[in-house]
Amino acid sequence: MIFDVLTIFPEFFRGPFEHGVVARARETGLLDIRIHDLRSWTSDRHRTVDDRPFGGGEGMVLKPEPVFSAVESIWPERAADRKVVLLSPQGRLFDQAMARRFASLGGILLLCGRYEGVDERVAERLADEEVSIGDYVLSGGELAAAVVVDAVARLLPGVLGNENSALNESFSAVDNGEEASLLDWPQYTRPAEFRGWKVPEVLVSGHHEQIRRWRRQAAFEKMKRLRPDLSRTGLRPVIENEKEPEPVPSGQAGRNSHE
Ligand code: 9D3
Repeated sequence: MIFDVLTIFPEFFRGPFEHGVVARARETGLLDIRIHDLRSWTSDRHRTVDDRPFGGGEGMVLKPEPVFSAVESIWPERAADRKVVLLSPQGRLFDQAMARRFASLGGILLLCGRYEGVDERVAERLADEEVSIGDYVLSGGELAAAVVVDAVARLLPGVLGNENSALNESFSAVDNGEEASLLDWPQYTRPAEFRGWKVPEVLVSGHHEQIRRWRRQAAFEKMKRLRPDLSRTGLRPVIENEKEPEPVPSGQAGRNSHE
């Protein structure tokens, strides 16, 4: 998969794409990230990318010409499996379902806004989608672009150690594919007692069925407490009919295996 990123701060991305999963995905050739400096598509002496808003008001707006020129030269033609995505505070909220959909594409061109916004003709006539990463105000689209690349990269087949790892965690696809659910349970590691705080007895008991029940219940309680907005997602602490995980070949985690 190819990510093209259009930005006025190309140097911003030296850090986030050179570590961890994203760096490894690039090294193995599963992911290609190309950073483009928007100012390369200006022709005036000052390499102007912004201007004052029509109708008045504070701040500056990204001009359409350099953005259109850049996109049309980076992608001379459009393909069905490639999307131009404008990152903006007004966009549709990025979530795990969107990350999965993006991971199924061949390429994404991310447009990072700055200043007080981007000329609306970019959103209306150039971008296929307008995406926000959350309801808070950032100073630009660069951090949002890094978030999108990270969330998508780890879903690409072969990027994580095994093909199931990305599905096998808290924001995982439910069977009907409609929603993501929060299933992560509280984790503990050694020591079994730290500053007098003990790890729940059941986890050191070795009773695997009881451990499964405890984890499911604890995950549900924590979700209700911290994410009441997610309690509608179909997650239930159903423990009576819970099936044993399928036996899997060694070295491959099964859907419910977190050992
Ligand atoms: C909502 C504030 N806008 C009112 C005039 C101005 C404005 C502030 C900050 C316009 C753009 C920005 C820069 N933010 C992004 O480009 C951005 C963003 C965000 O701020 N929050 C969540 N997701 C995103 S994606 C891109």
